[in-house]
Amino acid sequence: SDSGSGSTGGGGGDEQIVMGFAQVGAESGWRTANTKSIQEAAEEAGIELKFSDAQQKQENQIKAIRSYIQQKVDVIAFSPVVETGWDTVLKEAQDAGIPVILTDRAVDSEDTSLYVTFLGSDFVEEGKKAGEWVVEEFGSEPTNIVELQGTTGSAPAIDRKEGFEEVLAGQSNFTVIASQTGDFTRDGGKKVMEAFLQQNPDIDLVYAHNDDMGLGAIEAIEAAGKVPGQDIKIVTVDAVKDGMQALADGKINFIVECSPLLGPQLMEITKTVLAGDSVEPRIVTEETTFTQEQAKEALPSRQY
Ligand code: GYE
Repeated sequence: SDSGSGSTGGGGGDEQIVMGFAQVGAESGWRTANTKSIQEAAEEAGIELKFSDAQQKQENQIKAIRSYIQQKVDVIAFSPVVETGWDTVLKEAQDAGIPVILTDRAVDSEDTSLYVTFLGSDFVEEGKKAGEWVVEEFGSEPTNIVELQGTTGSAPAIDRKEGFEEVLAGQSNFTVIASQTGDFTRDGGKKVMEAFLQQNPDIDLVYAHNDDMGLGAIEAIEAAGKVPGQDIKIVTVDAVKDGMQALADGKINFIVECSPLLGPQLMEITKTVLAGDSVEPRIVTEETTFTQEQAKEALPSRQY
């Protein structure tokens, strides 16, 4: 619709809903699957989607949101690249009467009236699941861990680190000997892992905040003449196809799932909100974990 109307909660007419979606970027297999899910679900729901890719830069996302406000879209949805610094632009959307839905990543704004809900995973829980596997796998053996962090300041990087540390705290045999960001990319994971390998002769485990960085680490480990999954074990988060394949091949040891298929739920929430009905302020995605055996079983029917 081009009349777009700044009023919310109209929803009753047969006018097409217009959504402005400000995506993080295209940094990982997860993100690609997430974008596809949103585009397909919008189409299916008959929602017109205006989509922008911020290339992992907050300033680009803010620009995109401002342009959606100007275009008077009916709803704005976005996945904030980092947690901080959103209050001003979210207030602008609120003043324009446009509801905002957070998908995938959270903001740390104290004023929770700035968005209607946050749909996405519990990243602290994911970090804990990774940590629990490590405790199970290594027991009381002395274990040198290197950590490949996601994008600095992003909710999944902060929370996956926190959950993992929480589980390992108080177990003195586990030492995180190095921890650095690889920005959630394969290339970033590879470069940081190369440096880690040069500095530390004795790494037992890589904890990568996503599959892509884990896949980059595999390349670095192989280039250093070591066997990933054996000489150095690897635990990651996401469970996208390439990650699951590496898990099935024995190069990754364990993956904590994080579902990117948020599109259908996002469109449903949008319709509910625009119809003037209330939604839960926090909607958590359901997820599992995968061992190497489970990856072999799951791979043939995996959607992404
Ligand atoms: O784990 C990572 C992506 O925000 C949950 O972002 C998402 C994370 C995902 O780049 O692969």
